[in-house]
Amino acid sequence: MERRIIHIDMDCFYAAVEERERPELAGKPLAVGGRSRRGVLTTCNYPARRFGVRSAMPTWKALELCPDLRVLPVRMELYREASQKVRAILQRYTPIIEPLSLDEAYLDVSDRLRPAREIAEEIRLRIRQETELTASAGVAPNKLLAKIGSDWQKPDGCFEITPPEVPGFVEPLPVSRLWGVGPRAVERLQGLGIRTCGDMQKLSLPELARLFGKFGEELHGLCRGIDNRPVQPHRERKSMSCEHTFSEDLPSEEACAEALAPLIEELHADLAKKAPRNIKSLFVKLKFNDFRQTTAEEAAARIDPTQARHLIATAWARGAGRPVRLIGIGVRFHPAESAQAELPLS
Ligand code: TTP
Ligand code: MG
Repeated sequence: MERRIIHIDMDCFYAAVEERERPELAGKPLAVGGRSRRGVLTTCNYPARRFGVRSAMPTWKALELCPDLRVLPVRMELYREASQKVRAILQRYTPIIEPLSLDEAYLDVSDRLRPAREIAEEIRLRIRQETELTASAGVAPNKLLAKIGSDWQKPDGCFEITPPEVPGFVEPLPVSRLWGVGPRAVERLQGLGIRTCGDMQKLSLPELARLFGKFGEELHGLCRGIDNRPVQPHRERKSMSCEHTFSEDLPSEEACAEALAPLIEELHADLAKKAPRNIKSLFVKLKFNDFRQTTAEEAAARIDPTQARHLIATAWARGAGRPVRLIGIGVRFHPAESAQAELPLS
């Protein structure tokens, strides 16, 4: 059956919430993030983007590009509250909702009578009326294209790709738009003269499999606009993690170990907000200054700082002295059912 998928993505979400709370700042360049010398922006509004300011940019650099930029501290409770209001609106239209983050979700409206585009426009209207925030929507036969669609006419846009439009839409599309194709894959493909999905379509399935292994098979479909992934409403969280990118690289294992403490606290705080789950393993991730990354992981039932420190040492050793630009720490969970299965039988 032909599916009809909507992807909803809030516009400059955290910044939009802050702007709503401070009407005197409306229309002025505004960002949310760290304000210290080593701070990094989480996001910024569209007036700020006109100056070249972007999310994940060091705050000092953003201020260089846009000296009038107002940088406000992150207030997660506010964004969570706004996110819940939006979620409640989405639920009026279908129970098949897959949230990706606070500001993004897929909806499967295949079984609804009304045209998907009409539903998407109504959702956008309700969000605007009930939260004073704007959302962009993508409407398409699958998740891949719906997500690309929501980005197509941002901010405050709605873009539909109908099934007959799919081949013409994907052909000129840069391969970087495809799910799973990161900067390294793009570089590799560029070396082969492949820039667009149309270029990629000329590679056979075995050729793609040779280049990318199992993911090559997926790419064969994706570059034709084919994506059969279902919208998964009750996807269980398999892991939880916190990470931080440093505006100046950390030069030593000791510096990494020091940077770990606040991240552990943050992870504890995040875990405390969710329903309790049984932890299966602990991992740390390091991204080095050449953008290579590594993850060290061990079985664990809780977050033990000594064990985390040990994992840092393991991961650091793999970098052969490369400075570190990002540290992450996280836990993986046992599947929720097995919490019961693991109770003693006697
Ligand atoms: P995005 O949807 O990527 O960005 P956005 O909503 O700010 O802007 P756009 O209009 O382009 O959709 O992310 C949603 C929120 O998630 C964003 O407001 C802040 C947060 N965020 C982070 O915490 N870290 C990040 O690296 C990014 C990109 C976003
Ligand atoms: Mg967004």
